[in-house]
Amino acid sequence: TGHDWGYGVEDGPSLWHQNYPIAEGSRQSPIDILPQTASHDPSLGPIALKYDQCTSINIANNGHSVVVEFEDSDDRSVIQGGPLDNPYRLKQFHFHWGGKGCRGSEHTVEGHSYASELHLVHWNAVKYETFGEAATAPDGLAVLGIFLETGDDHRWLHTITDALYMVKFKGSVTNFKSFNPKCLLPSSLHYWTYLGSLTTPPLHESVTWIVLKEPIAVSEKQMSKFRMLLFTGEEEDQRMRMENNFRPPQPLKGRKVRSSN
Ligand code: 1SD
Ligand code: ZN
Repeated sequence: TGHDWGYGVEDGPSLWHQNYPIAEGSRQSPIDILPQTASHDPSLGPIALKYDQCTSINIANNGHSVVVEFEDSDDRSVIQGGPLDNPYRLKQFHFHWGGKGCRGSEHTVEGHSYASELHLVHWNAVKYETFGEAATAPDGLAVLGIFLETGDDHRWLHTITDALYMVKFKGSVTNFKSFNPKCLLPSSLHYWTYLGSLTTPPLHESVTWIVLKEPIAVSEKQMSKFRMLLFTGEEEDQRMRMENNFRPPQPLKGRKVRSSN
């Protein structure tokens, strides 16, 4: 209550259109991906993630997710190739997840949800001056989506889950230097791609989505650490556990999903 939007009964995804009419727009995200219907496009090259000089700065709880932010004043960490005409700079990554043993991904594959979804958010600094400007332009952002399925412990996710106690409350931020998200990629970079939107308000229709087909495995114990975060701030008396912070699939409205292989 008193918030603009959230994931609860009173402010959740089915109500977002009241404050953000674009919620019912023609290129909204996420979507349910139907692999049989996605067309293989031979002109789609591989995607390349140039994250070698990548510099993370901090980790934050923004009241909707946990976000790792990057230095983005130059092209030291970019995604290029695939459907993209320019290199796009890494700005931040964050996660969406469910409750214990529940669905938590935003995109689904033939109706199947994964436990969680990682979003690496990049912006087109060739065409736009700032991230904010890019975020409202039809070709402004490129988000790489990676599914997380529960299984074995993920060797590198600990680096993030070990820092979560520092950002338990909404609005908390702490240093998180030199984390390279390359360690979170699956072995294959085959993907689906389509034109969509931010999955959170303001829901701008500015995203070229690149969703990797191969999920990464993380343990249930690792996922449970995300659920210790709170949607609420330290001064709020009603504590709300941060979970189920995903938007369900939206209508395709005639869009085509392309496949890299
Ligand atoms: O949910 C994020 C939101 O936190 C913000 O990062 C936005 C970009 O400004 O992107 C959305 S999302 O579409 O990547 N889920
Ligand atoms: Zn996201």
